[in-house]
Order: sequence, then structure tokens, then C-alpha cells
Amino acid sequence: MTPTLKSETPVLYAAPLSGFAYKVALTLRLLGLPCDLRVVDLSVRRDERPGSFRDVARFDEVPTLLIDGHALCQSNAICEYLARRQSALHEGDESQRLVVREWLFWEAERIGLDLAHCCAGRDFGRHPPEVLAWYDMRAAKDIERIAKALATHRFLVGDTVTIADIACYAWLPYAQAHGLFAELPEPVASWQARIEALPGFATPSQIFSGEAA
Ligand SMILES: N[C@@H](CCC(=O)N[C@@H](CS)C(=O)NCC(=O)O)C(=O)O
Repeated sequence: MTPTLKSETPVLYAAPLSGFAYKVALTLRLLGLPCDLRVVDLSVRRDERPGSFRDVARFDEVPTLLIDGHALCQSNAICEYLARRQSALHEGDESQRLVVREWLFWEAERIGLDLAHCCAGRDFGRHPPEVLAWYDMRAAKDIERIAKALATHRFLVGDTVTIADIACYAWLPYAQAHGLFAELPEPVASWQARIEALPGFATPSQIFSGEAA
């Protein structure tokens, strides 16, 4: 499939259990950008997935977003593109922009590994218990890191929500659905509530059931 042109509705290839895909779907919603959500069945072998997805998914992964003639992959790269395109969900000055990027790279290295595996380990039951415990321990440290950053301001980079917050938040509802981090420490609990009160916010189940369309 040819990536969508500027005038066309973006197409988002996603999967309901993917916090990475949810991150992009949520960012689109917060930016008020409708998308055509196409669910990819990740239980199907990679080489047997629809050609329309395989043709555009550079890493064979969701999320992949077709927008403005591009086929974009990697959730944080996609969020950066969307924030720049819409001039929203990012901080104004250069030093804050750089801090947003630092958080995006930190998220990819930590939450995108730790919380993602806490969830995948429970969803698919393929992680040995000691491996799951290791991810749980690291995820708890990630929450501590977020708590430290929020000690002095309302969001991770100042008092305005940015894609850094959305990136670091996206796996949290999935972990909580598994009973993890149900009792978040302050100030993380208030930060979560602030994100969930943003106009356009929708939960993973609202997005993937079509309830939030
Ligand atoms: N670093 C990527 C991670 C994306 C990723 O790992 N997606 C998983 C689903 S959570 C996937 O599509 N895996 C391909 C497969 O299961 O075959 C991002 O941030 O977008």
C-alpha cells in the first residue's frame, strides 16, 4: 500500500496488547487527529501477515503509521513527528525540547523493556519466574525515577504535558490491568490522573474496542 498523502486519513497498524501502539493511538487522539485503525494479529507468523502491513512495517512491528506520504515506525519517532506536525505536546524552547528527547530515549531503554516485559510475561506466560521478577524489579525502579522527576513539576518536562509523558505513561494501564502498580506512590498517581483527564484521553480498551472512535 502507498503511504497516505497529506489529505488522507492516517492509517495506524496496531495491536490491542501493545503499549507501543497504544502510545501512538493516544497521541493521535490527544492531538485531535482521527486515524484508520488496522489491527494486526501478532499471533500470525511474520511472513504470513497481510502484505499491506509487511510492505510498510520496516521492523515487522506495530505501531506503523502511514501519514503524509511516510510509513513511520518506532513509537517515539512517530510521536515526535506528530508533535512537530501539530505544534502541540512539546515544550517550547530548545533546552526543554532536548530534555523531551532524553526522556524518549530513556523510555525506549527502560519502560519499553521493563514494563513491556512485565505485561508480555503475564500475557503470554513464556518468561521464567526469575526473569519476570527481574523485569518487575526494574519496572519498580522506573516508577521511582518518574517520581523523582515529578517532585518539582506537574509533568516530566515542566508544567505542560509533552510526548515524554505519553511515552512513559503508555504501558502503565496495561501493567495495572495485571495488578501491578495499582497503588502508585505520589506524585506519580497524580501525574497519571492528570494524563487521564486530558481532553481526548481514552484507555486502551476504549481505543481498541472502537468505543473511542
Ligand atoms: N521499539 C518499538 C517496539 C515495537 C514492538 O516491540 N512492537 C511489538 C508489539 S508490542 C511487535 O509488533 N512485535 C512484532 C511481533 O510480535 O512479531 C516501538 O517503540 O515502536
